[in-house]
Amino acid sequence: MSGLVLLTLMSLLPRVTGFTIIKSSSWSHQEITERAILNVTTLACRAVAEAEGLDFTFPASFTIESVAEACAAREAAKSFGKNIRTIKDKNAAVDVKLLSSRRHFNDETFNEGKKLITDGLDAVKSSIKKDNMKFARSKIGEILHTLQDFYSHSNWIEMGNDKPNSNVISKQGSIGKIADKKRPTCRDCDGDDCTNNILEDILEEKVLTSGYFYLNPFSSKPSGKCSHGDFPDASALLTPKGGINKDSLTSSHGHLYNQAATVAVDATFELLNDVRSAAGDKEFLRMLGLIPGKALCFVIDTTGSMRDDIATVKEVTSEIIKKRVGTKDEPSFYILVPFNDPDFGPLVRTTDANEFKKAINALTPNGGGDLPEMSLTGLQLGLTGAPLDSEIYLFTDAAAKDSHLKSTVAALIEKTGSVVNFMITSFSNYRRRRSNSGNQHQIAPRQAVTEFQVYNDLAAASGGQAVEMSKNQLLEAINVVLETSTSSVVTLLQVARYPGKSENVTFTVDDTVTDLTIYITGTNKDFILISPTGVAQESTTTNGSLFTSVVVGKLQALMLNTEVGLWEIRMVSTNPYSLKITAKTPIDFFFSFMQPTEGPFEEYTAIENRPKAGANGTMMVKLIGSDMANVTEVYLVYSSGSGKVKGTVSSQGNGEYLVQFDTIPSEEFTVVVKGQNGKISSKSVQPATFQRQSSTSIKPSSVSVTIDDENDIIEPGATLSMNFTVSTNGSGGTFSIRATNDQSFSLSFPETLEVVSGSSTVGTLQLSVPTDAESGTEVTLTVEAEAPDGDVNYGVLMVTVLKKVTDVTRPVCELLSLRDNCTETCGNSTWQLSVRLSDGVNGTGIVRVYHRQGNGTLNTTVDANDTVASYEASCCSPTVEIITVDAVGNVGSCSFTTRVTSSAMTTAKPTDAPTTTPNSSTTVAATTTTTAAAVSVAPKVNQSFLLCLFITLLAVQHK
Ligand SMILES: *[C@@H]1O[C@H](CO)[C@@H](O)[C@H](O)[C@H]1NC(C)=O
Ligand SMILES: *[C@@H]1O[C@H](CO)[C@@H](O)[C@H](O)[C@H]1NC(C)=O
Ligand SMILES: *[C@@H]1O[C@H](CO)[C@@H](O)[C@H](O)[C@H]1NC(C)=O
Ligand SMILES: *[C@@H]1O[C@H](CO)[C@@H](O)[C@H](O)[C@H]1NC(C)=O
Ligand SMILES: [Ca+2]
Ligand SMILES: [Ca+2]
Ligand SMILES: [Ca+2]
Repeated sequence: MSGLVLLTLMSLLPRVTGFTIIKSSSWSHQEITERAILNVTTLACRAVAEAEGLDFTFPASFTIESVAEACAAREAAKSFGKNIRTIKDKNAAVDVKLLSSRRHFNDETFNEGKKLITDGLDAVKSSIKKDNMKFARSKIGEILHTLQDFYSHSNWIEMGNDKPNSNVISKQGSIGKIADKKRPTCRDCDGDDCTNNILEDILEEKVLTSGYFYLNPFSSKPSGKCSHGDFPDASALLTPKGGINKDSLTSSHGHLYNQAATVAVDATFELLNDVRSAAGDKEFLRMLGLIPGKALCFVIDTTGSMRDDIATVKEVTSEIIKKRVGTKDEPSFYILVPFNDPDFGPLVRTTDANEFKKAINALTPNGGGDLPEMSLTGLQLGLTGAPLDSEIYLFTDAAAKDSHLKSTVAALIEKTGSVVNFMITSFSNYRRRRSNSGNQHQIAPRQAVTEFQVYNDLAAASGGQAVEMSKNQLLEAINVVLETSTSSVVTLLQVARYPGKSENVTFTVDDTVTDLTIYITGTNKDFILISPTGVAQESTTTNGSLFTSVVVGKLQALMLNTEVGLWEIRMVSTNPYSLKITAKTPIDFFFSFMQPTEGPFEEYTAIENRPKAGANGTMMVKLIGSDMANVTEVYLVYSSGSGKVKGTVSSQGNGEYLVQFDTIPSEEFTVVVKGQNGKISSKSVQPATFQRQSSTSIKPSSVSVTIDDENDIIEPGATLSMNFTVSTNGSGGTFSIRATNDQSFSLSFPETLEVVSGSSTVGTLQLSVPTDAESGTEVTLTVEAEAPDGDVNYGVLMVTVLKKVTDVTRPVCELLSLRDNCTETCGNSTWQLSVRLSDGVNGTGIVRVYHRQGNGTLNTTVDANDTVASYEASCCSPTVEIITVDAVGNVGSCSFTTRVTSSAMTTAKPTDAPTTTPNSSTTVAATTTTTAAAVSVAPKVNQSFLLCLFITLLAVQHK
């Protein structure tokens, strides 16, 4: 369910469940994972840059910010960082499943552990193919843990290996010889010295074994078997005594810790690179959120009264496409959700701006019956179908008929971090027309303000705005609000007051800030803005020295002349209002709440739902832009404005901070981070202060909901049954349960559960997947539990559909010809090659062929069974790697090098593979270990053709 983070500064107990940090010189699962992700990401970005003929500069060191920068996507550093955090959390969460031997390769579960990894990889590849990146990220984190444990828990390292066992991640080859269940593998350690406890014959014959791990001291271990070792493994006390794990420097085999960790980094790299090869570079980067631009989601009321609005939305869409496509603010996805009454959907999701435009142009306003419409149902669909941190615009002229969904939608907003803006066109309508095409009047009568309060509340909770205006102001309003969705815009402060009150609000502007803007919504709002130097400007002065202002409907936008220091805005009137202050800046942050796990270790998991009200709490804050700033203060600020809680901040390095709160408030709050940023270049050494605020508000809860996530891959036609647990520290009684999934698959669950305060109750739900569901379909399952007093919390589980994968073989290449006329001066000559690519008779067929390394031209006509590829390049680019992907994501790779006689060969470029590229004339080389089967696939050389998979062919010059 939740992610376990090895917060080592808080828990100095050595752990036995995987790589851990003891000193800053050693790496944990999380560090291994982050390091490999940054490495593979850099290579993917370089490949994209090269393909587009752009320069690429390798970052001096690998950090989230430096890699984002090298990828020309500094604006995406936050989403990149968040996605890496998810993968790391999911990795760490595997330690909660301490007793699942296969997840840790304990108890010689080699086949089971491998199956977990390869099934997981299949699911990851099919999810990415269907753009279901959330599941892909979470699964990658999970299987990486098991993969990394292979190196710390088995005897692979003791056998003398310093390279990964590529067959752990490949279905095609065998993981190796596994010790028979009856064969002894270890002897007693010599007291505390376990350096020689693995039997010599096991190591000499290269037989795989791993440590047994039991918490129960009364379990019995098969005779002669190795133990995991160290607290709390009880099996290490049984003969043969002692253990073999390499989880840390002080573990039983701690002397091999560094070797194990190094090979684990390479293995992690290899798995990620396999995912990258199957997905393609751009999709891989998209999966990690490293594509600048957020997802743009339009949720549109298509009832009869929306005719004018829809025409405007069509115009807006064309404008967005014109303005943004090809820029850094080009949306990464376009999502359209129509809603009507009673119908809604379907959701359209595309990366193609023109396809989006087409879908919008196809909308025809009609129907709707009575005035209110199904707006929250539409929004719910948009929130579940959009990536995290999307920018959502809901267009309507009516109140919500389904306002009972408010708490569900609010929870979804918290979970996704998406910002929701409501564009409401029923304000001051002067124009009335009689004609209409549907059964609704063209213009909705003016509705009472309170009918839109649900929109105001949801907008405020998400960090967005609810703007009321007349239909003819829509274009202007959306252009103003769209400014807030460009990728480098962050929130400095946000306040919503319903009912209104007069108050003085201050905010700090730092020297990294540009495009400082204040958005104020509400009617008849009088205010005075005061600059750091004491200059004041009143709301009625629209063109003063501090700001220029635009008013559209109930929205006023103030464009400020940026001045560093403490500003003040005095809200004079007592009318309800919302205030949002944004700016462009590279400094931003994200956070997650953590909770201690039950069990023998003092560890923390990331909480994916609402934190516990009234209890003490721990938060992890990641600062983006940590190369130029530090966090000094973190506050939970009540959304009502009635107070705040200050946390105790401790730096964990790498821009990460742990924050402790004595009490998590019971009411809704946002997170405010303050800190220092210094420009080393400026003469004054005085650091400046900055402030940032989370856009999404958090509503704490006394209720907790967790869903058992042991099985999250499901075949079409199958029914998945799983337990969920509801507990509470608040008032007990009959809880209402609401379970939903975003695919409208059939779901059964108990509608109520009896929960006693201070204890927990388990319920069971069943999800049935239709037989025609496609592989890679992601199902987001949400279980909400509402206490009798209205306190709500939720649990989320992501499941993916995967048809049984029977094709385990990689496509192969057959060299047809290789010719070159390379001469001394490589620039004047070219070389060509021609290969046949095939996936075998039982294969699923080739779906994609592309090349890496080498700046020549590859021509292919992809045909599932018989694909011929020809490649031509300058002799200055003598190497090419041809990658072939079959329908289930098995990756075949073959590399060719033509001999170059001149010295113009490009040198010293980091290679894609962890091994080095040989530049001598060996014929079989390891240059293709980027794909996973290099270790075991013995190339079968057929008489009639050369199976060149995994062989580097150095062709001698033809005459
Ligand atoms: C990662 O990047 C570094 C620096 O470019 C490189 O030396 C290393 O071989 C790469 N691969 C792995 C698996 O760390
Ligand atoms: C805001 O500040 C002004 C000037 O210091 C003061 O007169 C006023 O009472 C303050 N308003 C509130 C609500 O604190
Ligand atoms: C937080 O509360 C728990 C339970 O009341 C307690 O055991 C723990 O010591 C507290 N932690 C801190 C840091 O105060
Ligand atoms: C951040 O804090 C560290 C340690 O306190 C300090 O050395 C560094 O100069 C600070 N950086 C900035 C930008 O303030
Ligand atoms: Ca309507
Ligand atoms: Ca209606
Ligand atoms: Ca195949």
